[in-house]
Amino acid sequence: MSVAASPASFSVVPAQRGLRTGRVEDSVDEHVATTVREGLTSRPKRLPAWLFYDADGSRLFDAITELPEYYLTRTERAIFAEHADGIVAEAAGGARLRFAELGAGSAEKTRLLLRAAVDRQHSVVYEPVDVSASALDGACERIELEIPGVTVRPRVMDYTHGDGERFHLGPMGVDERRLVIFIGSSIGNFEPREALRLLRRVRAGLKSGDGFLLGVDLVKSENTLLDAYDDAAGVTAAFNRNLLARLNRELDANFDPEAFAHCALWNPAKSRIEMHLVSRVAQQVSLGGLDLAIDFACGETIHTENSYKYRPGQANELLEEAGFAPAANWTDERGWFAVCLGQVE
Ligand code: AVJ
Repeated sequence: MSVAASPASFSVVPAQRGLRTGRVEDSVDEHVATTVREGLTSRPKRLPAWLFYDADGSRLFDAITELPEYYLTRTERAIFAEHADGIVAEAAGGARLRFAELGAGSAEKTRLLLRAAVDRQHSVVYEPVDVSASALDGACERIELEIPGVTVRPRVMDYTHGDGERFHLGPMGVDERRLVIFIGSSIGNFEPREALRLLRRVRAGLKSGDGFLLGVDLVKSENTLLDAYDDAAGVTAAFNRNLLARLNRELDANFDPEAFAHCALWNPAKSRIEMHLVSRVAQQVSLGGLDLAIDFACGETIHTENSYKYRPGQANELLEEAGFAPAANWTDERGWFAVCLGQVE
């Protein structure tokens, strides 16, 4: 098959920031440092959710996905288990498909789609995209062995920032369609405006016939939502507090993680679960690596995550606003999670 030069490109900043100082803090990641300084000196205090995912945080998140209360992963997996063939057929529309996935963490669910694609077209190219090269290695190494016919082409880039240099995914065959996969409710961490910007940026790198597969968590009873983010075993609390342990490790901070309570709340006006770390006492914490001391009032919070929950139909509206034609939706029988396909016309 001929491989034509493709216009497909994503506009992103390079993921390898490579900005490390050569001095005492030579293990300090400058992006982490800047982000933490900015977040902890803001009012209210906040830290972005991407900071959760160091090695320990990634392990804790994997444990979360297996909790009885955390319905998201198994619900979306069930949708793929039932509809993978239909999803792939709809996205392919008679052409050959090539997959790009934003975030490499969900490879376990993506396998179901990859198998369906191999069944249909004998082989498939899979391009997982992640800021972390190690996440890509871990998640994708075994896929080629486990699913013969899959060729993995990992791409290290930060798809969450748009104002950088252009970044190209691999060239495409003339009769190929690219399906960009963004599943697992990852979009839930983005404010609506940011979510739209992200989709538009992806859209700009696609051509007619290409698609975007979006997995969103849907609004449901408040108790079900709260339990999913405040489980009985305390794994989500440990995940939230690991953020502080990470700052201790990487920024020479002296947080006592147990001096902060895990708090998950439902914000109905914004349709999101929020996670916070609430200072149990008035305290001062120092971050040696930042040469910074931070005061906490008793009850003061650090806002660590937003997890947006969508109304039925809302993901289609978002896709449409970003320049995709909503093509199909799949959901579970309880209507708890939705997988939505948008296509470039
Ligand atoms: C990985 C963003 C989908 O919001 O449900 C799990 C992260 N936070 N428990 C989510 C998370 C607390 C998760 N996402």
